Amino acid sequence: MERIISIQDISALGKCSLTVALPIISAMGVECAVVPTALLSTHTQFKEFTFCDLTDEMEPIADHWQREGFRFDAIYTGYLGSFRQVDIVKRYFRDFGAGAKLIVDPAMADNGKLYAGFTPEFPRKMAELLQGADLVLPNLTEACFLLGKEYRQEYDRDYIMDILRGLLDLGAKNAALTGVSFEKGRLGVVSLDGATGDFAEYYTEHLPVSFHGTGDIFSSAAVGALVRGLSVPEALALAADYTVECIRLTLAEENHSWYGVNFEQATPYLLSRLGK
Ligand code: PXL
Repeated sequence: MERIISIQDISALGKCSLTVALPIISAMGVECAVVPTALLSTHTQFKEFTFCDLTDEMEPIADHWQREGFRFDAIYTGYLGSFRQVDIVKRYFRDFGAGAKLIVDPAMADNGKLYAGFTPEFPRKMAELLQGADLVLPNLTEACFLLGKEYRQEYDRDYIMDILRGLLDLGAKNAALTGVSFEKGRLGVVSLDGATGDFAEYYTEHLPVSFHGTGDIFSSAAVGALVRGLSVPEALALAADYTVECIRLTLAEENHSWYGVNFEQATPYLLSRLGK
C-alpha cells in the first residue's frame, strides 16, 4: 500500500485540514501518516478558537521516523502557521522526499484576504516550499499572495497563464489553480506542466454558495488520486467533481452546518470515480 505524510493542523471541529485529509486519503486506499502542526478547537473562521502550537513535536517525530527508516510515496502539506514550521517542512522534504511526490497546498487565504493570524510576510515564506515541489495547489487568492501579484475578481486567460507561469518560476514542477471561472455558472481548476508545457482545464457547475474546508477536501482527493496513479489533470478533475458532490450533499441537508461540507457521505462517489 502507498504511504504518505500529511503535515497540517488539527482543527478539532470544523472539517478542514487533517480531519478531512486523513479520512479522505485513507478511504482512497492510501496510508496517511500525520504530522499535526497545531491543535485548535475549531478552524479560524469561528469568532473564537483555542490554539495549541505543536511545532516542538515536528522535529522529534521526523527524528524517530528516520531512525525507523520509514519511506513515503508523497508528502502533502496544508495550513502551516509560522516561519519555523515552513523550515521544518523543508527538512521533511529533504529527509523523506527521495522517491516521494511533494504536494503543497499553501492554505492561507481566500476571497482576496489572508486568514486571521497571518502576517503579510508569511506568503513569501510559504513560497519557499514550491522549490522542488511536484505540484502546488493554491486558490487564486493564495497564488496572488505567493507571487506578490494583484488579486482580481475579473480576469482573462492571460492573467491566469501569468499566474501559472509565476508558480512554475517559484520552482514547482506542476502548478494548479483552483476557483477559476471564465464563464458565469462554471468554476474549475487549471494546470500547467512545467516539463511539457501542457495546459489543462476542467470546469464544473458553479453552485452559488461558499463553504469552508472545500479547498482542503479538493487537495486531499487530488493527493489520493495522484498517489493511486492518476495523472495531474485526471487527479484535479476527480477532486473537482468530488468537491462539487460534497457541496451538493450538504445543500440537500435541511440543517446543514455553515463551517464544513458533507464529504463523508460522498465517499461512495469518490471511490466509484477512483475505480479501484
Ligand atoms: O481550510 C484551511 C484552514 C486550515 N486550518 C485552519 C484554518 C483554515 C482556514 O481558515 O483556520 C486552522
